Amino acid sequence: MSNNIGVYNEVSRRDFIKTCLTATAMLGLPYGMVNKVIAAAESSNKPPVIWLHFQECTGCSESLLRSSHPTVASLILDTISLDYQETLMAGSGEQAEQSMHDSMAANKGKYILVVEGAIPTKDNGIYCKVGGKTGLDSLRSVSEDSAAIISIGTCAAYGGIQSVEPNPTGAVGVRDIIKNKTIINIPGCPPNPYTFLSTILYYLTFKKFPELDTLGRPMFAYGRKIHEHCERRPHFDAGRFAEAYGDDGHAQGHCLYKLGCKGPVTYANCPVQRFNDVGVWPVSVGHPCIGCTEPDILFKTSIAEKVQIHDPTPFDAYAPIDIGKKGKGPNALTTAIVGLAAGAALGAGAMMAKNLPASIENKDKQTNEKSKQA
Ligand code: FSX
Ligand code: SF4
Ligand code: F3S
Repeated sequence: MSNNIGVYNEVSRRDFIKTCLTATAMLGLPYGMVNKVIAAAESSNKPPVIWLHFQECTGCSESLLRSSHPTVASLILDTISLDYQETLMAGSGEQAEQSMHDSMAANKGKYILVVEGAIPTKDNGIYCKVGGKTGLDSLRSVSEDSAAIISIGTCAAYGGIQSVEPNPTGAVGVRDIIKNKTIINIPGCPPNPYTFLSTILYYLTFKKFPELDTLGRPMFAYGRKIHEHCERRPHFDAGRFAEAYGDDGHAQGHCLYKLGCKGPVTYANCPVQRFNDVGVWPVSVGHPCIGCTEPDILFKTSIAEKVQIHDPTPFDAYAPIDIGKKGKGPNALTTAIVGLAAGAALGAGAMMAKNLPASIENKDKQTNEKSKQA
């Protein structure tokens, strides 16, 4: 397989189809759509992409390229025309700069700009320069004729680690600078490569970008909280927690909430679309989620700090639970669980609530009060 940057590993037809299937499922598209996604991935109509690096660790590119099976990276590199990428390209210096300008001129209004890393703004942005230009200048000039911008990683999306107080370089995310373009944020430190691949495949299939949330993140990947699909959730609901790294609860796979897990307030699909082709994600290997997709959590809240639980139950849209009490429907039970769990008893309280349908009317009152205080 080749692209403008170089040659990458061959991918078997079987792996190619499997990867397209995974991306289709991740996008929430019906199974029947897979043929359209495959056709789009195979199309010779490859969107030109210019990929700029600013303040970051290059973990976003690395995680994308170092997957144990090269299919995802190959598919990405084969479905786009990657015209400029500082980590990957063989060329350097003026030649490389020239190829970027050639691509911009030839693809005016059509190329996608991918940004990796935060942009320093203090002192006119002198803290990050490539080719004699500040990141601020490069971002502004390359974004001008782009069709859209994808900010890959939490640094490009919100500023990431560079923007943590006292933020010596005035680092910010792309959306803080560019106001007149469609900007798709794919946060995560690093983000799951499948989220990037699926966004590109959606664009190729439907000629538009997927629905975004208020933070500019694709809903298909960031529409739900980690806590909703976590395999440790039954332990949370039953009040079984790891209290310290290496204790019995930790060894037995209990909930990591008390170690500071930010899963209850973090929107991402990590428990569902896992990492490294071996089905792992931070919580599955015993580390609390650190909220790496959230602007106000990652590096801004300590790992050990416990988050407030406001909404530990599944959505109201889930099938109602019949508690067998006249005049009191599922809302009473839901409210009771929410309220109890919001109090000090947390998951154990939720379990108690499930066992106490007869006293729900009274609990409703008390726990609503607790909810308000929490
Ligand atoms: Fe940031 Fe990406 Fe974290 Fe690193 O480049 S999102 S520091 S994993 O790599 O930008
Ligand atoms: Fe999983 Fe964390 Fe929620 Fe516990 S608090 S269930 S470990 S997401
Ligand atoms: Fe990040 Fe939490 Fe997923 S730390 S990788 S959002 S589990």
